[in-house]
Amino acid sequence: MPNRRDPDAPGRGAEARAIGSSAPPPGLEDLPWELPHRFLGLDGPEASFSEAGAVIMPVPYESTTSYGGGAREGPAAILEASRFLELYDQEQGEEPARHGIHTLPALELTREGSTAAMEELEAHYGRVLEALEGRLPVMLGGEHAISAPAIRATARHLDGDRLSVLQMDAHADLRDGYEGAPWSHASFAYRTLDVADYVQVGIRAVSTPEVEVMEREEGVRVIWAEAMHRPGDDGWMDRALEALGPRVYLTFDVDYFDPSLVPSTGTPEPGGGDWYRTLRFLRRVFNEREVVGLDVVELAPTPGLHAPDFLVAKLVYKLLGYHFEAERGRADT
Ligand SMILES: [Mn+2]
Repeated sequence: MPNRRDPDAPGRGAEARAIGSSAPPPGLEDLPWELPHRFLGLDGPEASFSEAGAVIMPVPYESTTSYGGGAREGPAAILEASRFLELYDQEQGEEPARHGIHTLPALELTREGSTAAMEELEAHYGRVLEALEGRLPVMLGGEHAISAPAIRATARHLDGDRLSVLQMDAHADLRDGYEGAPWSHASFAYRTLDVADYVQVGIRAVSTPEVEVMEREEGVRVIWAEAMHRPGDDGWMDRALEALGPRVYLTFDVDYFDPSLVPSTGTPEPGGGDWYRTLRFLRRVFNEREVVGLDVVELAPTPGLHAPDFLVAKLVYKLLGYHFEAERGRADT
């Protein structure tokens, strides 16, 4: 287990105070305190909002889960696991964390029903977007329902450019409501078809009405999981990229992954994505399109099984590395 805390570094307490954390009182700064419970456990200037290129926004919301529950524990588990990641990324040849990652406190939504909570989140997310001033918003869920308000607020914020959503998922979530809830995890995509086009990747469990929506809607492109797994054929990556517009919101349901990698999710479907092929695709997405926001949802941690939590934390860090890499590329041209 890497221990990144440098016991000889002076003034950690002062730095922590500067970024508004629970800093130790004066005179106790040099005791061996644990890393802060924020993304990567960062405690230097790179964790401050002013220095940040990306901002983590935990939304531990869960209300309409249909099968296995626990997604409300997802954000805390991701942050906890992230504290044990290595900061160096050999694919980037650097520590992407140095570009600054700020972690917001968890956002608590009203418990007066899913419709009220999702309306509230759309308003809050819009205000966060204004305050970020171009920093990448990274929302951690929570159930997939939270993506709809984020996508609606992002589409409004873009003002003109039609938003493309890249949805990595086992499910299409194109139901017109589910179990009486219009703003369900199973209907978030349907709720946003009026403001965004969709490219859905890794899909392998859908209902007949959802297939009818896919066939009817011009703005929905589906890459079935079967197409991703044809040996030696990465053509699906090109087809997905071609269907994406210039501005992309990435929503990543962790049930996209095969349950052998991530069993800790409400509805694990066999035949999902693997690690390196998925990263290869996402690196292209970040470099060939502009990702304007992203979320990672539906991790429901299993007590005693921390590998899935660690994988999802590492996924978030890889995505941030790709974002910073793409920003450098855009700055150079
Ligand atoms: Mn799903």
